[in-house]
Amino acid sequence: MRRSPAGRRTAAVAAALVMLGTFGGSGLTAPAGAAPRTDCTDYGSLPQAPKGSIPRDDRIVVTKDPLASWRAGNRTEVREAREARAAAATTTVPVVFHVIRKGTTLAKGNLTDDQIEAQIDVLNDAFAPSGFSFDLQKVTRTTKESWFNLVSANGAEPRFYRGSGKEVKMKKALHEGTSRTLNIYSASLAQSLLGWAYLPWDFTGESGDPLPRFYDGVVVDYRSLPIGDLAYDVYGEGDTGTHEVGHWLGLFHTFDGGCEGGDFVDDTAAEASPAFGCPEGRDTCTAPGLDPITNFMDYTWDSCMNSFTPGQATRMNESWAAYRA
Ligand SMILES: [Ca+2]
Ligand SMILES: [Ca+2]
Ligand SMILES: [Zn+2]
Repeated sequence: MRRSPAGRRTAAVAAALVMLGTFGGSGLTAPAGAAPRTDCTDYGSLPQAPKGSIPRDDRIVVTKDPLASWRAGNRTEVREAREARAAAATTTVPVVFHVIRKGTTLAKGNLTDDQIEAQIDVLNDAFAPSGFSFDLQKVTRTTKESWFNLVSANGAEPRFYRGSGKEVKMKKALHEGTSRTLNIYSASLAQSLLGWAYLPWDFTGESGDPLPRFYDGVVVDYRSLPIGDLAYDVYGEGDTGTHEVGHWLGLFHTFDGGCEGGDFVDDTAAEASPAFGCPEGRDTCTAPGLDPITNFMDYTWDSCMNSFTPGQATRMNESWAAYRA
């Protein structure tokens, strides 16, 4: 799907769906003990995810990079962002973590402070080489079963989560801070997907009508955190958080745009479609380089993904300077 201009409010939300949310496509394998399920995502022309997968989030289809126009008009800021990167400066991101639970046990979504800190540690390890650190400032806990079950059973279709009535009510009530504040929400995403995020320019009007700021942040399934036995088996190391925060800092998927290379990052090899599992040696485009299956912005297992590239680090720092600082 292509981005389309939209009217206001519900139309703006619909636009966000069209722009960001086009396909699920990633790969969460079913949690330990759970029967594999075939997800019901519309993959469009993409190959189906392997049986037993759960989408990480949704595919993003863009034809024009909002950051490119910012770069053209802000050469000083571009230079400063690159110099800061070269000097290994670190940007500290304040985090507010919202636990949505249906009771006080872990099985009901009630993450402990230690488990939330463990997720923050995962983010700090993943983003340190790119010049970001994360400072947990506050945890909120909300007991509300209808929000805990944030995505309906057919949730792999973006309209069931991105811009849904539940998301709007939850975030209107809980979102805190400014464009600099990372709001993370944990809930049950019904094994339909692992998480979703908003991009930095969703609030500026550069890609459709601007969304209200309360939408900003990332949502993750609580079982994607490193929580021991209840964690998803191949998606239980906290890298859903890493992947979604990558979007929040302006990264697209490594496979967005397919072999035409639509992630707007030069040092990630082009990839025709999401990679699932950990398919070493996968090479879906004739362009140089093997598919970037170890990149946090692909859809592989948590144990497979381990890095951002320098080009992605630059892009995240520029996105911060342009849209969040
Ligand atoms: Ca690329
Ligand atoms: Ca290649
Ligand atoms: Zn994603």
